[in-house]
Amino acid sequence: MSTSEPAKNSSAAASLDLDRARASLQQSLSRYAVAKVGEISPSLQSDLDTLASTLAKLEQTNYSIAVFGLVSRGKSAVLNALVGEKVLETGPLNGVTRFPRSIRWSPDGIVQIDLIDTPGLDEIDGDARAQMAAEVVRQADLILFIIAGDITQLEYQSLCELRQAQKPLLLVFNKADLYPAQEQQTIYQQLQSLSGNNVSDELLQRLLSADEVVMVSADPTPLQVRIEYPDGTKKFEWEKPAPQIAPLQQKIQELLAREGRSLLAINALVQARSAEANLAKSTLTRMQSEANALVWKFAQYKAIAVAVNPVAIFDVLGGICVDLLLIRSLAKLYNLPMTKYELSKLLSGIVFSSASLLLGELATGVVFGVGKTAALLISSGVHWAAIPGYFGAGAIQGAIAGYGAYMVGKATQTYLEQGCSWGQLGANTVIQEILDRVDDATIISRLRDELLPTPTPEHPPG
Ligand SMILES: Nc1nc2c(ncn2[C@@H]2O[C@H](COP(=O)(O)OP(=O)(O)O)[C@@H](O)[C@H]2O)c(=O)[nH]1
Ligand SMILES: [Mg+2]
Repeated sequence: MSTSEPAKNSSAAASLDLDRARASLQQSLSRYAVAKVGEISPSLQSDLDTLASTLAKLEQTNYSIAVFGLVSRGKSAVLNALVGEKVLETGPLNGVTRFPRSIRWSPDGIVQIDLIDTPGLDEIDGDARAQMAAEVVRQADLILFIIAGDITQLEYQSLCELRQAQKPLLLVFNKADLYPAQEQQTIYQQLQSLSGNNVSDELLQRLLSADEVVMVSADPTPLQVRIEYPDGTKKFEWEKPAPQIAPLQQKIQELLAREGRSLLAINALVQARSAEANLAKSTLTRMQSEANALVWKFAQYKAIAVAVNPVAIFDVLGGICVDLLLIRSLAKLYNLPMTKYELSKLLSGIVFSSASLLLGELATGVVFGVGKTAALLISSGVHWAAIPGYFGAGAIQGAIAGYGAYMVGKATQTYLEQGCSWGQLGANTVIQEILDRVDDATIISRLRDELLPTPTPEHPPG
C-alpha cells in the first residue's frame, strides 16, 4: 500500500465485500433450512456443512493457503519455514507426507492462516489425486505451487489444471541454495516457453506474472565451514544456513492485505453458488413429474381460455394472468424463492409468449379473412357463416397460447435452477458486485472472466 487514500477506500470496500458475502451465505443457509427436512440427501448435507464452515471462516477472517507440487520439492519444508518451526515431517524419501494436513500460521499475530500440506502430485495416482486436489483447492484462498530446478512437463500440466480452479497462485521456486544462478525472470521465461496455444496455457499465462514467482530456500543444505581457533587448530564443521523464506512471507502478507478479504468473500460465494445450484437441481428432479403435470394443466387452462374468449386484448391479459399463476404455483411447489429479479426475467419470457399469441391473432386474422374479434362482431349480427371462422381461429390461437404456457413453465424451472444465484444477494450477484469494485492491479481482476462463467441468460430457453 503506497498511498493511504486508496488503501483506506479499498479497505472499506473489502469490508463491504465480506459483509455482502456473509449476507449471501446466510440467505443460502436459510434456503436450506426451508427445504423439507428429512429430504436432505447426504450430498446436500455435505453442501450444508460446507456452507456453515465457510460462513464461520468469513466471520473469523480466516484464510486457507494450500501447497502443491511434485514429491520432494520441499512443500512441507516451505510450510515449516513459513511458520518458523519444524512442525511437518520432511525428508528425501517419497511419501513422507501422505495425507493433506494443515498447520496454523499467524504472521502478524492477527491474521489467521491455515497452511494445508499435501502429498506430491506424482505420489498418488489418477482419480485419488484429482479428488484430493479438488477438495483441497476448493477450500484454498491461495495456492502455492512449489518447484525446484527446471519445470517438468508434469509440473506444467498440473499448474494448468490448478489454474482451472480460479484461485490466485504463487509459483515458489524452492532450493534456491542449490541453484544460485536461477533468477525469477528466467523461471518465468521457462514457464512461458512451455506454453502451447491451447486455452489452459493462455489462462495460466494470464494468471501468472513474473511478479508471482518467488525464490526461497526453505531448508538449505548444510555447508562445511572451516573454523580456526585462536590456538591455531583448524576444524571443519557442518553449519546449517538459515532458511531464506522472507520473500514468500512478504508476498503472502502483501497479497492478503491487498485483496485477501475480497478473495475470502469470493471464495465463499463460489461455494455458496454451487451449493445453491445443487439444492435447486435436486428439488427440481424430485418434483419433476408433479411440475410437468402442473405446467400441462396450466397450458390447457390457457388454451381453453384463449380459444373461447372472444376479445383479443383479453386473450393477452388472461394469458399473462395464467402465466403468473403458473410461476407462483411452480415456485411454491419447489419451495424455492422467487425474487424480483427472477420475476422480471420471467416476465420478459411471458411478454415473448404473449407477443407470439398476438402474432397468432394477427396471422389467423389474416388467414381467416377476419380476426376472432371481428368474427364475433359479425356473428353477433347473426352471420352464421362466420362461426367456423371464429372457432378455427380460436383453436389455433388456443394452441399457441398453450404452447406459450408450456414455455413459461420451462423457463420458470430453468430460472429457479440458475436464477437463485443471480437474485438479490444471490452468489453471482454479489460476486459481480465485488468484481466491479476490485482494483485492476489485483490477481482477482485477472480471474474476473472465469469467476462468472455463465452470464445471466437474456432469454429463457424455449
Ligand atoms: N538444498 C535444499 N534442500 C531442501 C530445501 N527445501 C527442502 N529441501 C529438502 O528436500 C527434501 C524434501 O523436502 P520435503 O519438504 O519433505 O518435500 P515434499 O515432499 O515436497 O514435502 C528434504 O530432504 C529437504 O531437506 C532447500 O531449500 N534447499
Ligand atoms: Mg511433504
